[in-house]
Amino acid sequence: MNPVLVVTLILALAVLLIVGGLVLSRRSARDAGPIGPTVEAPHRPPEATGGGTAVAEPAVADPVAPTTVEPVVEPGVEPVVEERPRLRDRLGRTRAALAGAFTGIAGRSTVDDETWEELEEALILADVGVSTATRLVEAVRDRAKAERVTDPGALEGLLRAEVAALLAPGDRTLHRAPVKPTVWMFVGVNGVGKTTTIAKLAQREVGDGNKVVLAAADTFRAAAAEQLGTWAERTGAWLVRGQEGADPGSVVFDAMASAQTRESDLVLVDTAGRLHTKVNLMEELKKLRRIVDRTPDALTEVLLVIDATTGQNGLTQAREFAQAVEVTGVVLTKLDGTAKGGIVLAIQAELGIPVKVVGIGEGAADMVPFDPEEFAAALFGD
Ligand SMILES: Nc1nc2c(ncn2[C@@H]2O[C@H](COP(=O)(O)OP(=O)(O)OP(=O)(O)O)[C@@H](O)[C@H]2O)c(=O)[nH]1
Ligand SMILES: [Mg+2]
Repeated sequence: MNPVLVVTLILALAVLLIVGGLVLSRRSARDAGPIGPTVEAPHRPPEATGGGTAVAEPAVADPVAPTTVEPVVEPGVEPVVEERPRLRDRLGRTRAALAGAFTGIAGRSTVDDETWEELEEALILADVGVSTATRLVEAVRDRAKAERVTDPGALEGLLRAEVAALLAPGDRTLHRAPVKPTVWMFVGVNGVGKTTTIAKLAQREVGDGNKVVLAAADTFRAAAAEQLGTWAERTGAWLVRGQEGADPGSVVFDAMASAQTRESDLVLVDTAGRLHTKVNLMEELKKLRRIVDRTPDALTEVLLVIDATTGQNGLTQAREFAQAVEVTGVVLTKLDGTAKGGIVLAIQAELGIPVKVVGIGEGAADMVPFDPEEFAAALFGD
């Protein structure tokens, strides 16, 4: 073969190899994705987990930097401003249940014993509970007698006033600590809406300019930390989490340390759902509380989350949780999907624990502070 041809062929092959190599190396670099942020595990002294068990080491994804989510808006199109949901609109089912009863009562010619029985029945059906229903009907009866009311149509107004009076007392404020950070802890049975409520409050607090840390102390359920992480991203809060099965106490400890270092305003502690009858799980809650209490005065709220659709069952749960961890208030969720809204009255009358926040939907904005007047008005017709 011609030696010049051989040299040319070798050179061409070499050029092909070099170019091919360059293309391949660039592609593999691109497929590897951008280099992620360095994840720093906060220092945790051993006493935080009571001696440090094998599962206690938290693979802490803290800090996950808060993500600012910019709304994507077409040029010239006004951004959609989410309106504050109206309690009245969402309480439709409970109101309809009561209104049905009042239609029957208003259709009567006079106020007699049957009227009172019908009224009591309607209240019990709305999950007001027997003793609270009796108490309310007696109050309305006394008032009707004193004011010489004989028109059944006037009873709804009287009941509304009594409901407002029953709900009036109670401290509805979500309290803040004198120095940063404030800690609010969320407890309750499975699936009641703890994590969603935390997301709702995080959105509100971040919107108000506060630095918020979400502590994923539910290390029991596989997807719990991911769920909270998604909310952290959406709301712009920070997330402190541990590995699945890790000691929830270590997560709380790390969250406190992280909040102190960064001078965060608020730590929201998400705990695993648990049955109030499981003694060891209730003990675990007490332990979490003790870890937060190492920072004096930081814990200002222990909020028991109750699903309104469970009705009277919620009362039994509340009693047990209140005994274990000194509950400071109730978050009543899912009032949008139930005719059992009367449970608010039972919680207030039978337990004396103030309902502080109400959940009325699955979205981050679907929450309202509990206002007794507004609630009483929303329960009845115009
Ligand atoms: N309609 C309605 N759904 C709600 C409300 N709050 C929560 N939910 C839904 O209830 C379901 C359970 O909510 P979570 O926040 O995961 O409940 P959780 O108490 O954290 O549950 P566990 O962690 O498993 O104990 C989800 O599908 C939520 O979207 C509410 O106010 N209204
Ligand atoms: Mg949860």
